[in-house]
Amino acid sequence: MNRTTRLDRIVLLSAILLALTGLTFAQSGGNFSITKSVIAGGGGSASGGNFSVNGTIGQAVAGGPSTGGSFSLQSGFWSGGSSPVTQNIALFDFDGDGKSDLSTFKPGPGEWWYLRSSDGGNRAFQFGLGTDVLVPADYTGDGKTDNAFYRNGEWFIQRSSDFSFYSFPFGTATDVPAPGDYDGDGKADAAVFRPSTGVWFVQRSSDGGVIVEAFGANGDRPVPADYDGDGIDDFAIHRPGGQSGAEWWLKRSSLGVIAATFGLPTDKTVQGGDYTGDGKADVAFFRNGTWFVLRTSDFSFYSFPFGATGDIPAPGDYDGDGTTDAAVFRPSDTNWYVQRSTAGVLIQQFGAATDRPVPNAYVR
Ligand SMILES: [Ca+2]
Ligand SMILES: [Ca+2]
Ligand SMILES: [Ca+2]
Ligand SMILES: [Ca+2]
Repeated sequence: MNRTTRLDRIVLLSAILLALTGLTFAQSGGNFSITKSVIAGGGGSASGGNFSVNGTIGQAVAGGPSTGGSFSLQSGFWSGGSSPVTQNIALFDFDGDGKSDLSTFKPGPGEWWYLRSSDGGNRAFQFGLGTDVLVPADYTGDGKTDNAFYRNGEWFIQRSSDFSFYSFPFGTATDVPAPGDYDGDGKADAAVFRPSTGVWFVQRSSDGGVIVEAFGANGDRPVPADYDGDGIDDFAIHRPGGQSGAEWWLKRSSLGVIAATFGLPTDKTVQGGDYTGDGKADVAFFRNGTWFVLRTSDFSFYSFPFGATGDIPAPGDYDGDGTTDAAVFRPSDTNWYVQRSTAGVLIQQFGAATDRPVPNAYVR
C-alpha cells in the first residue's frame, strides 16, 4: 500500500459522526467499537453512545468534534466529511455517475457501445478486435470505467478522460487477465492468472511493484472481488469441476482463505458482487434463469429466478445504491432485464444479438 495514498484516504472519525448526526458540539461517554478502520489526522475528538464503525476508510477533514447516538456504519468510504464515496463495485460505469451502464461489445469491428445512465445518451468507440479479451475497469482512477482489452500479454487501455490510449506488456498469451484493485488505491491493476502454474501476477498501480501469488490450479476461473470488504480485491477462483461439485476459493486480504462447495460444473460463473449490501462481495452463479448467491457474511445461500435459459448474466449496480443488481442480456430479443435493488425492474433494448454484454466481460 502506498503510504501517500493511504494517508489520502485517512479519515477523522469525527467527520463521519458529523456527517451522520449533524452535531457540531462535543459530547462523550458510552460504548463504541471500531474495527478494521483507518482513522487519523485532523483535529477534534469524537465519542458518543453506542455505535460501531467497521471496515471504513475515509479522508481527514478539519472540523470540530462530533458525536452520535446509536448507529452503525459498515464498510463505508467517506471523503471530505460530506457525501459518501461509493465503493468500487459499480463496475462498468463509463460516465462516472456511480451507476453501471448498459453496455455491449460488438465482436466484429471491436466496438464498445454504452448507454449513459446519467443522461441516456449513447457513445461508441472502435477499440480492439473481436478476438481480444475484454478487461474494462477504472485504471486511471477518475471514477469512470476505461475501455480496455488484453491481447497476447499486452494491455491496451483507452483513458476515459480524453479517449487517448496507452499500452504495456504484462503477462503472456496464455495467461487469463484478471484486473482488480489489489492494492486498494482506487485504481484497477493489471493482473493475470497463469493456468499452467496457478500463479497470479499483479502490477500494483500504486508503485508499479509486482505481486506474485500462488492461488488456484489449471482449469480454475479467476473471480477476484473484495469478499471481506476491506477495500482490497481478493484473489479468488471458481473451480467448476471440483471433487464434490463446483468449488470457490477465496483468499481474503483481511480474513484469510476460505473455500466453499457451491453449484454444479455446468453453472455459469458470475463475477463476485455485493448482492446483500453489506460491503462484502458475495459468490454467485447463474443456472438457467435462476441466480444463486452465497452470502460471504455467514456462507448461507439463497436463490431467486431472474432471466431465462440462454440469457447472459450481466450483473452490476445499475441504480447506484451500492448493492449489486442481478441483470441479464437476452440475445434473442436484445433486451436487458435488470432487477434494480431500489428502482424496480428495468427492461430496455440495447445492443445486437451477437453483442457481448460488457458487464459479463470478466467471465472467462
Ligand atoms: Ca453510469
Ligand atoms: Ca490499484
Ligand atoms: Ca479484500
Ligand atoms: Ca443496486
